[in-house]
Amino acid sequence: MLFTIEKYAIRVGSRYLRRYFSKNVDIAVNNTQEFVLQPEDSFTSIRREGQKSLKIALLGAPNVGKSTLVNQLIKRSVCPTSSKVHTTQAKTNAIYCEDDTQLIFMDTPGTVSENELKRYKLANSFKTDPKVSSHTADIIGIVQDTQNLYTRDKINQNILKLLTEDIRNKIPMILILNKVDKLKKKEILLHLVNVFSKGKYSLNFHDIFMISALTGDGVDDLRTYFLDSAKPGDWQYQNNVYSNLTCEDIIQQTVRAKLLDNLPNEVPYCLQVRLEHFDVGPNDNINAIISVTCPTKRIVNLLLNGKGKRLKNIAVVAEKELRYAFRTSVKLKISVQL
Ligand SMILES: Nc1nc2c(ncn2[C@@H]2O[C@H](COP(=O)(O)OP(=O)(O)OP(=O)(O)O)[C@@H](O)[C@H]2O)c(=O)[nH]1
Ligand SMILES: [Mg+2]
Repeated sequence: MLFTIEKYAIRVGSRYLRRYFSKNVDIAVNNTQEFVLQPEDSFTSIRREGQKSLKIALLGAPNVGKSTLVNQLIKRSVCPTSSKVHTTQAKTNAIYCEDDTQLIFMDTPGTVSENELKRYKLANSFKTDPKVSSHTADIIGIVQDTQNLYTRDKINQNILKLLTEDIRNKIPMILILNKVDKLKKKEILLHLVNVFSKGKYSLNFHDIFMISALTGDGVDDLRTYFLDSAKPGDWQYQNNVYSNLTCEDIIQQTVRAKLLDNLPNEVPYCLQVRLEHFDVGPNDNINAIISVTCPTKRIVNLLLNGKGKRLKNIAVVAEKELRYAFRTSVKLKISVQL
């Protein structure tokens, strides 16, 4: 009961924010201030003269920097990132609007094999979401980690598998060489361009970009390329919506990502992260309480290490990222339990 009342209060209090981060926002024809939340299949959009849009699927092996890139492209950190693999667990739409053009970036989980799916007990979305995204995209961007000596000159086998003949013939593809800031010798980029522009793997890349998603180097050019490639078409989202995730989802996933960053090895993967409370204050400031459930006492102690310094650090870093996502102040409390 308490939970239901709290949920209701959250809904009213966060109406303003939900306008920006909501699952499905119906575009009201009379353009009033109220935006009705609707299920996906009842979504309708209106066509305005001159509107253009483009859906971009970003595919890549785990940890190549897909989510970091999406955040740079839309200028908000709505897709949580971490230094560990499998941070993104399901497809997320991140939306960017400029003038008459709407870009919808589909951030996807890193592609994995059937074996990895089973071995690491990954959700089925790791298998389905990159596939669904590539089928529904107007353009596919394959992100490649140029820092990785072993994989940088090969397209990941799992990506090749999901790019069927049909997709290869129908949907234009570009290659995005990421993490160039990490390269000491930039000549390697020429070598990679050479390898990939020869039609190897029967992938015909329309263009190849060299960027650093971390520093933002080359990202403006890439965004401009997408804006220029947009085609006349209805906008799928209202122009002030930035993600198809709710604020609550973004907060929860951001804290999970920061746990991945701050705990050793496999430890953070066995934690359960839950949003216990969420409210929006009078100045649109967000307060949230997150609980982290640990499977053993040892992990509880690890998190509470140094008089809770580690936990405090995680909250501070997550708050900073969430401020960049919501453009408002965010106060997080994280509790730990066995
Ligand atoms: N040096 C450098 N690091 C980068 C760059 N892009 C991303 N990273 C780092 O690479 C790590 C992984 O980034 P993510 O954006 O989470 O990668 P991802 O492909 O979304 O990963 P998954 O969701 O786990 O598949 C993070 O530590 C990023 O800071 C880059 O251009 N340069
Ligand atoms: Mg990711």
